[in-house]
Amino acid sequence: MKTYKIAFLAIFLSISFLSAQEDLITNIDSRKKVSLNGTWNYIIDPYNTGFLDYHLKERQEDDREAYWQDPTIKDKTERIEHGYQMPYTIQVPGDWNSQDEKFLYYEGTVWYQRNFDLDVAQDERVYLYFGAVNYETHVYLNGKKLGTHNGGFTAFNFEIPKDVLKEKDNFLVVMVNNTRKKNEIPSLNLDWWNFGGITRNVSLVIVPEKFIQSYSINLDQDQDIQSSKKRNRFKIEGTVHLNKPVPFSIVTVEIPALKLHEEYKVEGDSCRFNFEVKDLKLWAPGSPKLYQVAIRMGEEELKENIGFRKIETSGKDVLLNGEPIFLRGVCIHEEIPQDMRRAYSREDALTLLGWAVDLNANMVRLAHYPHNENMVKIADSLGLMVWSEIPVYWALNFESDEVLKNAKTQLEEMISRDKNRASVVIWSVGNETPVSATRTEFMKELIFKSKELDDTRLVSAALQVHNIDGTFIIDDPLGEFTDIVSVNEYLGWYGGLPDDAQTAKWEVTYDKPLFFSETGAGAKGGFHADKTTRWSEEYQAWFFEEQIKMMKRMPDNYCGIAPWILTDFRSPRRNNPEYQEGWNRKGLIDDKGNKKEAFYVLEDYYDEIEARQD
Ligand code: GCB
Repeated sequence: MKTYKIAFLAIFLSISFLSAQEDLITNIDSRKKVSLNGTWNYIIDPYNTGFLDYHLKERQEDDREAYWQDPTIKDKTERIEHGYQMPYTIQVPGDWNSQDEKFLYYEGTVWYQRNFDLDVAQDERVYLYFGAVNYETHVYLNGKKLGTHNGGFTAFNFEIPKDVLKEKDNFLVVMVNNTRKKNEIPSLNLDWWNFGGITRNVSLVIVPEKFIQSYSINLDQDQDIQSSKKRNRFKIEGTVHLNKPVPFSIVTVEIPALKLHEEYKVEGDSCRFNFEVKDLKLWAPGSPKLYQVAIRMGEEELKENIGFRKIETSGKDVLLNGEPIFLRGVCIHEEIPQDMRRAYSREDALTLLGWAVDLNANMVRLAHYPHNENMVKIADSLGLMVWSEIPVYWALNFESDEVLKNAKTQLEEMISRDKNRASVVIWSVGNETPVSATRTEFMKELIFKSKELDDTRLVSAALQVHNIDGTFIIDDPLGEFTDIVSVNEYLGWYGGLPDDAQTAKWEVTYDKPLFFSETGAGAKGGFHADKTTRWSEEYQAWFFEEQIKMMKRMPDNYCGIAPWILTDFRSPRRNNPEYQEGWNRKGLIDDKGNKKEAFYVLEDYYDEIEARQD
């Protein structure tokens, strides 16, 4: 009987998720909005008492015991067993784990609550926008459910129906559950901390009745960029999507610095445009030119700084604006190690990407999930190319259609938010997923989906590599479908010693650019010994010296490298009590923000490559 009830609940929940998603509103920064960041109240609810009744059925909307209900008692006879008040407060945005010791290892449900007032005009619509919440989210306003969302690292929004919104004292409740589950993405096993909570900004976004939901504008990738440069004529194209069809409307596209002002007629709920400009400075590391672009419809005006560039592969090369470019990368987790917390702010992005610039990187791999929007915006302005990925990581349930659907939704949400970021040059659809026919089909679908949603970028994934008698073989069948063949490799850390790299051979089945999406070794910051001593800074530096020598022997399709990883990061898989204590120590920078010796080894390598390319 019990089994039956749980199965019923699972079916019910998955049906309710299916109807939950609404199209993402993009360029939030340029819209009329009210921030809901700040202090919220919370209840920790490990048994899901606020959500399920004692027979494990989802509570009725008007159930007074549901935690989305305002607990203020109506009369003194009333029994209420929940409440939102001091001292149970928490900061938004922010993971819960770093805010109070009792949350450090917590995986389960936490209810967030706050009130707000809002005065809007009759002809305005109001959306509730979340930058990201990890992982499962149910949102309620004034006792009514607005929607649900699954996925910990992408933005989503729900429209607030007019009859639910009040001018004063709106009672907003967000249920967040970060339990890892077999059929979710990521799944049960991760090498990072499962930070829970409302980890990014929350805002009320106020838009006109008919409004621009999203738009894209980019350099037309089909043009021969060398001849565009010669002719000093560059083709730009784009689309604008409205929230609903309109009978007669004009969209204006303006780039004042290029003296461009064009008007286009909307057909139904969208319009496509293309035009030519001259004297365009292309976006590139070293010259990350951004133009202010304004998109207008009626009274509504959206402005944003946007760069224009072309990314492509040609045989064994990656070409940026028609010229071969070597990717001097570094992997980054969205974490500030000194505070043991998720990064979310502009300042955090400046800290992390500032370190990448110190390393003389021209590229960052944002591992292993889409990072907050500040990261890609700052990357745009600093001139760092970005690899952005969805958390299709290690073993997922590749058999499940629901899991595939979820992966596609996360991919779509990632692309919707960042499609106007020139810095983003690679979408990655997964990391080290175990080879099987089913998995390859699954991943292939994601690659096709990514191309269908956005054909202005490259697609990759960290593929599987295997070693036979000292030869690394890259023949993962997924390599046939990615634009770049990428692998993670740890010779001298997970097998052998660093100098084994001297005799290692590489065989790559695919005639495509080859990228090392990870390589690294652990070292505890400040621990010094001779170079053969594990965990010493010297060992890690030696590891990279040998790796660099090996890289220099790579065939000419070697197009770049992203060492693992910029900073030490938290991981419950790392339990060596002397050197790890819950930290993955492969950072080039330690948990106090100090650069380890290996940082300088890589910096020298990147300086050398840069000097060679100039
Ligand atoms: C990998 C994974 C990464 C791990 C890293 C490690 O291959 O992609 O998530 O953290 O190795 O440190 O073992």
